[in-house]
Amino acid sequence: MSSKTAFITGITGQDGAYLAKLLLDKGYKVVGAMPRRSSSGVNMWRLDWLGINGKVILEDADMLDMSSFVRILTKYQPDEIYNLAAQSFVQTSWDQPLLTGQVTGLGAANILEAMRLAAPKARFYQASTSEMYGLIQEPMQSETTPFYPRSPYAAAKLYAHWMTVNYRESFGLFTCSGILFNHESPLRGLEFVTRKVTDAVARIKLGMQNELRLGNIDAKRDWGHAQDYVEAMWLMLQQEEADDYVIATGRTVTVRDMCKIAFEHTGLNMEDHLIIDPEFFRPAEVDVLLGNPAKAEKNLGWTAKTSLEEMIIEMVDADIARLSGK
Ligand code: NDP
Ligand code: GDR
Repeated sequence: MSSKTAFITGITGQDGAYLAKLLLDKGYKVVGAMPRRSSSGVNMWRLDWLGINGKVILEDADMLDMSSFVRILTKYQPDEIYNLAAQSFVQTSWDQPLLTGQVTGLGAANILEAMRLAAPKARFYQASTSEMYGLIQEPMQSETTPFYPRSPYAAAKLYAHWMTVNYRESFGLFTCSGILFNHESPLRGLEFVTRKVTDAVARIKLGMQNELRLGNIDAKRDWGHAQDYVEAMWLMLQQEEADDYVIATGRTVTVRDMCKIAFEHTGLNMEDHLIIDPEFFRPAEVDVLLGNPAKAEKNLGWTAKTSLEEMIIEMVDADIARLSGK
């Protein structure tokens, strides 16, 4: 068992919760940043779902407040820092571009700078994203593919990515950027398309609603399982050299076909329920993403274990169980 300490921002989110569980199982002491935006509104359902609420140490810290990171890093001197906090919903980033820039972009600089001052021996992971490729020209995206962000979210993440690279090259800090393609799970937020679909399919199956309204169902994504992907984050920080990695499955599927998997699993006909609604189209779309995980396979020994079909079925079943109170 490990005697290491890890600090995770975004511990109440999908990836933060799965990563905390993985590290606790490895014997880490896990400290998480908890943004206390109101006295009542602390979002603990994912930690509860995984049975780890009470097993992690939670410290108040907002991405906009560097002083909270200096305090926490000085206090715990973590071996590993995982920066997962973000305003992570692409659609919202057009409505709140500046907040997204501050939390998702400058927030990463806040924690990098706090690390440089207070815990320079720590190893750092930045949650970068395939959205940085945006309007790419290459059929498969790898670590050497040029970036072309297509949303305020992607632009903010690109700044955070280059700050991570620059802190490594300028100061010799152990900082890694994981360029992760979409990953989902029963712990995914309801605003993202997979969970929106699986929750709606569960509700339709249970007679609680009749329609599912979506935007661009021709968009293609490379979808993996969050539980597999947090393992790759940890592996990056166990290497001799800090580096950047694409984490993906190497398969791309349309939103339409992903949706079909969910409906077919429950014996429902998608055409009877799906409505295309202009409200859910974006000002600019990323039409297709397909990652090349060859470097991660070679250097980290990592591959995606869960297929899209297995994951969507797990999500639909979890939503049916949740909605029927099981
Ligand atoms: P979530 O949206 O589920 O989690 C985001 C986390 O950030 C939550 O814990 C949230 O807290 C926290 N947060 C938001 N604003 C602040 C703030 N101002 N200060 C402190 N914490 C804040 O994201 P995921 O778990 O899905 O993703 C994790 C990271 O990986 C994100 O940075 C995301 O952008 C990135 N990413 C995700 C991918 C995916 O497919 N899931 C793919 C590639 C990158 P609260 O719960 O209280 O709101
Ligand atoms: P994405 O995920 O934007 O790729 O970002 P999302 O699930 O929101 O959208 C995927 C694709 O589905 C299309 N779509 C819809 N999306 C949503 N949310 N709701 C709809 O009704 C709908 N209809 C069609 C979208 O247009 C898009 O093409 C996620 C986030 O987790 C980011 O934080 C992360 O960086 C990237 O994945 C990789």
